[in-house]
Amino acid sequence: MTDNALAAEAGSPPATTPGLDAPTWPAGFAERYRAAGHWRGETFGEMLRDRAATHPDRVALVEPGAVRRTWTYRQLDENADRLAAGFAARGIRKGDRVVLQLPNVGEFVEVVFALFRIGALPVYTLPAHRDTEIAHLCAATEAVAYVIPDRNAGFDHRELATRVKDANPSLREVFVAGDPGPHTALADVPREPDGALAGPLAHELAFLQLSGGTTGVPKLIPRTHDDYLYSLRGSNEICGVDGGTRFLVVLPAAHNYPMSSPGWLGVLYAGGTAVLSPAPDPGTAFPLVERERITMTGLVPPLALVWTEAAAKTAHDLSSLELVLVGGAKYSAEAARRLEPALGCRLMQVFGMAEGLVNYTRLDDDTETVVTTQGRPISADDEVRVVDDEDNDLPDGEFGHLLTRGPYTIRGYWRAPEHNARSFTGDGFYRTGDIVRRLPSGHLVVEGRAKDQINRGGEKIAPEEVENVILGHPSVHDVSVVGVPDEYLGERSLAYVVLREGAEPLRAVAVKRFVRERGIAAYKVPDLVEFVDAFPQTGVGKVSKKHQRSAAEQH
Ligand code: AMP
Ligand code: DBH
Repeated sequence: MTDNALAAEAGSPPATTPGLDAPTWPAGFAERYRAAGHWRGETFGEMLRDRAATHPDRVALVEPGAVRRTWTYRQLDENADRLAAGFAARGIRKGDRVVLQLPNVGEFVEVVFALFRIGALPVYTLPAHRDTEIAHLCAATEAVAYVIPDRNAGFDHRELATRVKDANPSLREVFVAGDPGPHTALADVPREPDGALAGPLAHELAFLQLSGGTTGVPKLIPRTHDDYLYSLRGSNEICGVDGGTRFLVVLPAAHNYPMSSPGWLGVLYAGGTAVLSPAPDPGTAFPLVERERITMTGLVPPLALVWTEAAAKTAHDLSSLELVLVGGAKYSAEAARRLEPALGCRLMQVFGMAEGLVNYTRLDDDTETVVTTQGRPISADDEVRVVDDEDNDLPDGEFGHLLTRGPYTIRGYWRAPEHNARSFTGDGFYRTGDIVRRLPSGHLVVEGRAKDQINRGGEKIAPEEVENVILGHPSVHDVSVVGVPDEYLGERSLAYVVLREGAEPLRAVAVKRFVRERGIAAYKVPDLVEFVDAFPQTGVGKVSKKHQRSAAEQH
């Protein structure tokens, strides 16, 4: 073991590996995870190559739609090679960051595997992200390229890309799936591979995932080939994913949950078929379930409610469904109880995070456990602590802060040393910010949250990020954004606004319009705006969000 590893295991922060730009697992842990067979030294590029050799003609990917497109494992593998060669010829190198913003289309998967082959890092953004998020991500990652659709959901991504490119000298090229406008057509990139790619190693980074976050700007989560592949293998085993699985990706493919729990990557790992749904509503998804004989999917709680209600009335045949996962936000036991009878399939709750730890209820759990808990960790090597405010361990059954460390949970965010000092303990446990209690079976029940974050039906909002935008309004003196309980979404967002003295009165719609026009994902625009004279204060003169939240419960 190196000196660094010894120091880390003794409690000081782990070393940063050059090129990784983030704290990583100390050598002793890495050795243990390899010895246990969790980390197998395989990369995503090799994984796809292997599956293409084993079952070349099986369908890996389906993009339904006006013209149904499919990719066999061999086609996906060959397309990834050709696209990787084209990206490399355009100067994209191992370690480079590429911001990826595509909806659920086949090109998403092709681009990801092409970048994996090079060892360039996809930076996953959601289709809903706008100038604020994209500009930040391109600048923070010094991205060399940005991949977009031409238009999606009525929005022209090419214009946003032009604005971001003009402001970011590192951004050399914008690749467009569809009509490129002033940019480069993704369709023009592929070329014959010449075998020159060195590719990444399994312990190196595969991609940067976004954290829902609690701060003004989203944090980047560095995941390695080794650790993420282990989480897929574990998820597949728990969910029963195999070559016969037909998984419907209804949530945005870039989100960690539909990507890996078990998600489209888990399904590709197992040699099954991933079907990309363009939208999550039953009107779109139910016909696909019937036509594509879907066996498995993953939903967030508000969608699960809509699906449960729609299933009672639908004429579509949903009988192929075997398992529906629900997670991303707290799913009420009452709603959970109704899902299995309505959809005629099994329910599994999943409580996960892009930082790592994923918990699932199990297929052999009794119904009470499945509807009232959020599951237990994937791995016996996931270390879970439930602690009080002073980091003292609490007995089973008591509410406390969830801390975790393990073979697929990061040891630090990417290029964020100060934030890491707060979000991780000295011995490498991630402070999830979730309040849970643990049952003797190891199952966790999520009781709430200590972190300053709003969970709007699975979409995470960092209040500070929205507050920073609203503070840009000339009439606004101060603002505080909090979550309000909501029957359907779990939470909605409410902005308390204090106007400047003498400022023209503002209307709520004007504040919302201002936020929208500043260019931020629509789900972050406050649902409610309320004008107040002052904020409640804590003893030390800080804004008391706790008081605001309890006042907001009257809404
Ligand atoms: P992120 O860190 O952005 O990937 O978001 C992960 C967070 O989502 C967790 O830390 C929880 O706060 C929340 N979350 C995910 N799944 C569940 C669930 N099943 N129940 C309650 N909260 C959840
Ligand atoms: O909310 C999440 O981030 C999430 C939920 C379920 C997640 O990342 C996951 C499963 O992997």
